[in-house]
Amino acid sequence: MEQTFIMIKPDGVQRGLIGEVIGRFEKKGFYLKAMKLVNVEKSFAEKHYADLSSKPFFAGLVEYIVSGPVVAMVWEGKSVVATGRKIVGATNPLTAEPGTIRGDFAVDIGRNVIHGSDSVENARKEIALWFPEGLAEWQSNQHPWIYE
Ligand code: YYY
Ligand code: MG
Repeated sequence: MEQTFIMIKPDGVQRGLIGEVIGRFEKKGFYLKAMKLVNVEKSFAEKHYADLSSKPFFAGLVEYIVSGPVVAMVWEGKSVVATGRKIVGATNPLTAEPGTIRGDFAVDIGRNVIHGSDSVENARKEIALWFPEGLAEWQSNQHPWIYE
């Protein structure tokens, strides 16, 4: 089954949005496969956002990600990468639709609460980066009630 990497950024943690974010993914029917509250170092944040290293906002983005603890998670389910991106909403919270996390809870692009992998391939890379220890094996009892 497909997996995605979701991270609640430091602003989301500081603003008490952890439960709100988890609740949206959980209630949709996705499975939480791994989760941890961590402070990452600059070099780690730079690795996570390596594709954006040439962008003018890169330094500020890295500074923001290391400014406080983040919640790193792996969610699993049918089409969870693309559907997770829909739940997260557009990058700029002012254009993100109401009903999405960014549309409901953020204003500035540089404080947009949450990260979600943008492809299955990037999800695989991000999960390997954030969870080098691997994921615990478990199967939710809800499975037969969510999948036909
Ligand atoms: O995948 P997503 O988070 O929606 O956007 P990306 O284009 O990957 O950029 C990552 C991150 O960088 C974005 O969530 C906010 C920040 N950012 C920014 O501060 N200013 C921009 N013009 C574009 C992105
Ligand atoms: Mg991205």
